[in-house]
Amino acid sequence: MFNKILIANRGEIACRVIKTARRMGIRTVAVYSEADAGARHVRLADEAVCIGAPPPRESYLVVDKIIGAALATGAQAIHPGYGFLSENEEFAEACAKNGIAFVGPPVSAIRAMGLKSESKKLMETAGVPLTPGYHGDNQDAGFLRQQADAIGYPVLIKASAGGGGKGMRAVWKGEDFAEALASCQREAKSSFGDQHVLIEKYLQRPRHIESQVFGDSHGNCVYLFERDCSVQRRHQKVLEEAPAPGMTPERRAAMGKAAVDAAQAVGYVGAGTVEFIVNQDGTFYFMEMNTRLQVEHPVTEMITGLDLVEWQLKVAAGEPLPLAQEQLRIHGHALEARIYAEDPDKGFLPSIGKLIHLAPPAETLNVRVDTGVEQDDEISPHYDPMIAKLIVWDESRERALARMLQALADYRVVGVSNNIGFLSRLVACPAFAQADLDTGLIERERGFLFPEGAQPPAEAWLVAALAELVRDRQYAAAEAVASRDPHSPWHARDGWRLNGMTRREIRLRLDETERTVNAGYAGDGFVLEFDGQTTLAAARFTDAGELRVDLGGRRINVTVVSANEKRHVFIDGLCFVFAAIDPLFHAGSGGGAEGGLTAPMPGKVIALIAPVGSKVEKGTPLLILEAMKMEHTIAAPAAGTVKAFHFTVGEQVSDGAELVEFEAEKN
Ligand code: MV4
Repeated sequence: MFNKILIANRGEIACRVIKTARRMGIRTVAVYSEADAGARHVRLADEAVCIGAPPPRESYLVVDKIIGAALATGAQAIHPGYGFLSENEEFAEACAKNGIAFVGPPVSAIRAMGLKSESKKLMETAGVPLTPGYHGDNQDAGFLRQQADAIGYPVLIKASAGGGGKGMRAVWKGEDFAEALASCQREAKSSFGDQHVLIEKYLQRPRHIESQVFGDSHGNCVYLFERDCSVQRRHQKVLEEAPAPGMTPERRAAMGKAAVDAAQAVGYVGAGTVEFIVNQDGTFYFMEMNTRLQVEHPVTEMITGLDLVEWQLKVAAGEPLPLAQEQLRIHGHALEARIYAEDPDKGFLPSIGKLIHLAPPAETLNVRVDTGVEQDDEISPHYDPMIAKLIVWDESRERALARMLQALADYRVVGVSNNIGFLSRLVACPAFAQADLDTGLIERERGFLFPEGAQPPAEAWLVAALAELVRDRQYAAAEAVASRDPHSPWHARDGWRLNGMTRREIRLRLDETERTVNAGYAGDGFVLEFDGQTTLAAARFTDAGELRVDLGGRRINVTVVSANEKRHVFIDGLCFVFAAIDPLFHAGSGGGAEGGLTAPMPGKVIALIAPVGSKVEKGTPLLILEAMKMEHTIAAPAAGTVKAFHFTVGEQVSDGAELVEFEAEKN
């Protein structure tokens, strides 16, 4: 077994490989680009080598730099992860040339599986079922038309050198074939430099089911059952699960045998995946073989209890497979959700930025989080904006679904847009919950997944307001402790005033909707008026930083994360991002963020909150003014420093009086 390995990757897969290596007592070397100097995989590894500038073509894709790092550190093997160089023949050859073990298949297998038409011929020879069609070399238009007629419409014309859905044309009737063929050939020529096409029966509502195979260098090869990866968006997997719903033992064995036959046809060694396209009736056909560890391998690990990276390292070190086929079992059901920093409401555009708040669900025997980031890390524009893979396991699919919904509800991300809400709706949508799966599910369930104008529950507004009130009370309490007169009644946040109880207006905006929660004080609690309803409410922060709220007798734990003027309210498994608006928020007489902040109306200073000299973020409460029988927070107009207050607590101020000397940070 190796003493030291280098991981030629980044993010969650690098962290994941390091975790297994560490458990096996193998030392690890990370490689990183300048943008990843502080990344989690660098922190976890025993050693780390900078291999260049952030763009992958200057770092993670540079064979010589990675080989150089391995030689310099004495790494005996390189694990490529997935993506990057994981299926690159030149890289695998460079490892061999330098006496470094490549944790993957032989170069010949990578080459054999690289070209779609070549791989199909190999599969045909191995007896692996192929989609009914023509995969030959005769590219005469008339001949191909005859083939299409013989297959029966609809047919699919596919570029042999294509992949990932590129260069495919569906043809529904014979008279459209010639034009579609010409168009597909032109696109194949321009996109792939090879206009060779194949013709297949067009499978409508197909599923994507893949079989995990493992071969060793002693001629052993097993299948570790299957994964259903039908839930995809633009050929990117979104949700994966194992085993595939509705798979019968007979069909599982047949698919597994076909996958093992495919692997043995190319002398496969290591972890491999044979992808099948599957009809709704369960008939399956070879699609392609991937010669790397897949992103979704954890669902297979969860139902078999195996560590596939451990198997990879053992096999790469020349050891035999740890188990034989008859020793392998499926137990329970696992699901994986890919959590991304992307905005589903903006066409899933990547969302770049700092992870201001990142709280994954607690990991247990049922919940696993494979991630490459921690709080305060940045989601970089240079790489895949994955935050984590969230994997759950339970005794049944139904219970695994429930686990996933709960785990997604407990996954809190603030600082970048993310797809967690979308994933929750996807898991909850009837088609997925009932395992009515096919590759068009997301498109078909669009209405459910992208609800137009869904109104947030009133409780979300109430919780956002409660958080403001509780936080003000905390500021006031802190300010009382810090003041020369901690017992002064002015520090109290109980609404008492000489001329009767005061009220507090809390204005909030959600998307384009602005609304007000009117708050009165009731002892330790509050009386909240919103939407024509009056609710007795109370709240306190728990030690865990959650907010324990009582809304008219309903007690729930919620999380409210403040980031500048934004309030991220996590309630009942959903997240609502409010903006706290203060009617008296006033950018000062100068109109800019510079200089003082003036009183926009006559009133009384009832609390100085931010300590003099403190650096604050935009939107941080600085002082509270009582005006028109209501309390109003004067907030920082920008990030900056509180230089001085011009009034003390209890003093009357006139309209336009300068309240605070504030120095905004230079941009
Ligand atoms: C097909 C098909 C229907 N009929 N072949 C898409 C890319 C490559 N994986 C093969 N693909 C398909 N081939 C026939 N004869 C539908 C697809 C397909 C698909 C397949 C698997 C996973 C997701 C997909 C999304 C769209 C189309």
